[in-house]
Amino acid sequence: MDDTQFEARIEAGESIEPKDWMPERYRKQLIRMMSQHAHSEVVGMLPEGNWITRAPSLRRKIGLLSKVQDEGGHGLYLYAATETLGVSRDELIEALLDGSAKYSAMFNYPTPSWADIGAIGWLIDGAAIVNQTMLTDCSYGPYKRAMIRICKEENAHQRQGYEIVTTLARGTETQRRMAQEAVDRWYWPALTLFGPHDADSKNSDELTRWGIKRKSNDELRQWFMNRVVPQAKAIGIEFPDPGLHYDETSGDWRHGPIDWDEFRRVLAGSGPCNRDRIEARRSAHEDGAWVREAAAAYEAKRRERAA
Ligand code: FAQ
Repeated sequence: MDDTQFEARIEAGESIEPKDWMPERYRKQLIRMMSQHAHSEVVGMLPEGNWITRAPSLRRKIGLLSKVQDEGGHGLYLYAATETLGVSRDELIEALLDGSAKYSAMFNYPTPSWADIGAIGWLIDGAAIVNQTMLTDCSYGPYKRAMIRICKEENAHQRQGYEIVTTLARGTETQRRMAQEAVDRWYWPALTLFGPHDADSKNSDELTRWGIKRKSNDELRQWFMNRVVPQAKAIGIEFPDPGLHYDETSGDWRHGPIDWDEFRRVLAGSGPCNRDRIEARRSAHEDGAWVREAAAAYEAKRRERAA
């Protein structure tokens, strides 16, 4: 098998499986993107986990607990899928903890009120679904299958978030204000989830050629805008975007200019919670060392008995 034959398989819509031949660069790109995705799920548990003990009712607490647990599960599927590319879980976690691997920049923002939990579910999970629905058609089998399962759960998260924001928006004046302020905090980070504009996206050409990405960053961002603007209008919430307008010609809701300097600053480590997030992951990893040791000892014993 060579590059030309591999590209013919992609062209024919075949699924690439772990034992199949693949160009080294295809493998590297998948490890980069899938591990960043796995790290995002696991770090993404932190801003919301912060509210589990303070949810305003038992029903809300159960809903949030289940959502945060789902995100941990998504991290697990994605780490397992990434391992099929010949990299170990330890190496992946090490790269997160030493800062050489990225995770979604928006998880470096804080969640100061309960309404942030609604805004994250509605806007961040809402953006993630748009991105991940596209990935259910990705050329790498294990990633595609993980995405199909994850999308089902993300849909429930998005609905739960929108319901929280709707309840607050229809509540007292203080609750309505809480909802609006949380949306003000999460609207712009949600738009950056899709990555830089197409002209500045260095990986897109390669990922698209290999059928990993099926739509561009800007196409997905536009799809997201067309979904969320009518939802915001339905509950009387406004997006903090003076440039937001309806394009009569294309029938699209267009956003105003995104502050990419802010995005790069947070990505480089200067967001409000970067240090806390990595510190929380590092101490969770250290505290969990005995579990990994016990699991490895159990497995060694099992193999010894089976031999
Ligand atoms: N944050 O050339 P491109 C979730 C980096 S899951 C940080 O356009 P690409 C669920 C990018 O890695 C959220 N870094 O890159 C949840 C690249 O850096 P590198 C995660 C970002 O790969 C909800 C550089 O910029 N979803 O939220 C970001 O073609 C609630 C240049 O960019 C996924 O990861 C960003 N926002 O496109 C969990 C989906 N954007 O590595 C808990 C899979 C870009 O070259 C609570 N990933 N960068 O140094 C993807 O679809 C793509 O990788 C993109 C980036 C779209 C993220």
